Amino acid sequence: MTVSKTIFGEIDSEPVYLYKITNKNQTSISVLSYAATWQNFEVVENGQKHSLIEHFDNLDDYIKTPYQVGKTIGRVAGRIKDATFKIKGQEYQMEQNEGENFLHGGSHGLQYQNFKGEIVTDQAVKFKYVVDGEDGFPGKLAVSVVYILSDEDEVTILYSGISDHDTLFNPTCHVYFNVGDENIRDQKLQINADNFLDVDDGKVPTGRLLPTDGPYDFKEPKTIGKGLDELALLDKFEYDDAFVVGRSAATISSKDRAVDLETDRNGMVIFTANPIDEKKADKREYDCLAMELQTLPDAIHHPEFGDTILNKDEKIVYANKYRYRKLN
Ligand code: G6D
Repeated sequence: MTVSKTIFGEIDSEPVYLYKITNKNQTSISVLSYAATWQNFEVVENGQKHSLIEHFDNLDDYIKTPYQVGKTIGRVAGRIKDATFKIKGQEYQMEQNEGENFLHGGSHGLQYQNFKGEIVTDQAVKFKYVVDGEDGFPGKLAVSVVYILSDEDEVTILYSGISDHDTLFNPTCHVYFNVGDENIRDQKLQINADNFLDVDDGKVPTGRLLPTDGPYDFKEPKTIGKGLDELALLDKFEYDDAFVVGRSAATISSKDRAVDLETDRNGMVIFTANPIDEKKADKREYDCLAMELQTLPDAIHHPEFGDTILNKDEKIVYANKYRYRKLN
């Protein structure tokens, strides 16, 4: 195992570092201090390198992208209806950064912050940042995000948070997978979910659970293209949906390799996109799939979706895992 630290760029006159962990199989992950962004997940097969996730090779694209490519999203991933919520009877009004609603941690969320990186071991790097009252969130929140790569080609991301005030905390990594040489439409997806969330026109959950039937049925591996074709019959043309998952959440695979996703929470959002070429995205020519492990969106308004409240002085740790497997 080795860990390297190099300069990747500069933001607000501060250096942005890239940390790269490489294991005995020459599998590597690269993470930026900016937004604790998962910049690359690279495997070597028969001497050939293969990147498994969408990524940019320059900081400017990460700063500009509206797609949050690989970035840590927080305090809260997803949407909060009407950008307001109550904790123990106290109401909080957040910034309405998407219509009436609140999306993805707001304009000053974790995805826009340059974390402080620290090499913890030869297979783990920790990123720390403190946010305070940003966009209407109550309290100061100290966040740490630890990326770990094992010699079994498994990536673990540990999120921990502690606050001086009751607040919310539901972070995720907005990583987009593309695990093969074939088009994303020809890659297969399996999602271990019997339900996904009904949403309103603003993509905010209504509270209803829908059965994973038809285009939403990935209980058995199915190509993403077949799913999109089934969606088109319903006059829908993208996946941007939250599935109710168990610990073993999903697998995305190509003919040559797979990545298994695990989480200690109950939600996974998938989102078809083409962050590299928005013109192609407009034509629904997608090149990757976001797979965002988290507690179900807008849980603060739906207690049955899980608990995203972080009580004052309570420390919480969440774990997301991604394991690469070669298939032949
Ligand atoms: C759009 O609705 C989608 C979100 O799911 C995604 O996370 C974001 O773009 C990057 O808002």
